[in-house]
Amino acid sequence: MVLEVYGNTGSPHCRIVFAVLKHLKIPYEQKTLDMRNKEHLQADYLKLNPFHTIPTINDDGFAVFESRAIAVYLIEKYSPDNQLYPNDAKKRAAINRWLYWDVASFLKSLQSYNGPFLFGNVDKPDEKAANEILDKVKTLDGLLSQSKYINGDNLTLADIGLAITFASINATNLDTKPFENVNKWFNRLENDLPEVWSEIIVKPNEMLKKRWTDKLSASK
Ligand SMILES: N[C@@H](CCC(=O)N[C@@H](CS)C(=O)NCC(=O)O)C(=O)O
Repeated sequence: MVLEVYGNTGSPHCRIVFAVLKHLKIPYEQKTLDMRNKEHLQADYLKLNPFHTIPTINDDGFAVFESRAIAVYLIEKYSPDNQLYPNDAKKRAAINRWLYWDVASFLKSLQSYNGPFLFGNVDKPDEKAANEILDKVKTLDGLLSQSKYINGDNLTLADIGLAITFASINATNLDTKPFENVNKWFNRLENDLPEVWSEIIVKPNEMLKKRWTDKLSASK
């Protein structure tokens, strides 16, 4: 049975999964759930993922949910010697810390920034949340002044996850241009990931960018 992948690139959590699938050319069948019609709450899907989130994979009866766990599984199973996730405990720990930090902190801060302004009743973006994100980007900028990639000289899964979140930050009103090292790193990744860059990392943010532009002009 071909690998089934529930999700779409409109969801920021799903993007790392599609990036790995496409970058490593792993065959899969994409399953799209109509969440407005609550397809993700149906019994068959809850058997795969009791928390009804996307992404989820079904690999011949073996289900995995949580985006970063899926991304790691795909590399370990389908491309075990790949340097995106080298087979070495310390190197993996160094990558995992970024994968966990990304979901639990970096992307979380972005969601806390987007949510109230874009979907709530507030009429201006939260300055404290903005500074929190920019502080995190600043820290990344300092680290990336010392190395080509976040963990040294080689591209790893950690860079892909962080770049996906950074691309979404650039769709908001936040100005990340002053962070030269982060921008150099981000541009380098465009060359490293030609098969996923536009479709998975950049284009899916167009909707977010439009929401920000529309909301900012409506709140003037
Ligand atoms: N920590 C999870 C978060 C996944 C998540 O929140 N997905 C959202 C879409 S971006 C979702 O499926 N929401 C529907 C729901 O919670 O029922 C992951 O990284 O996979």
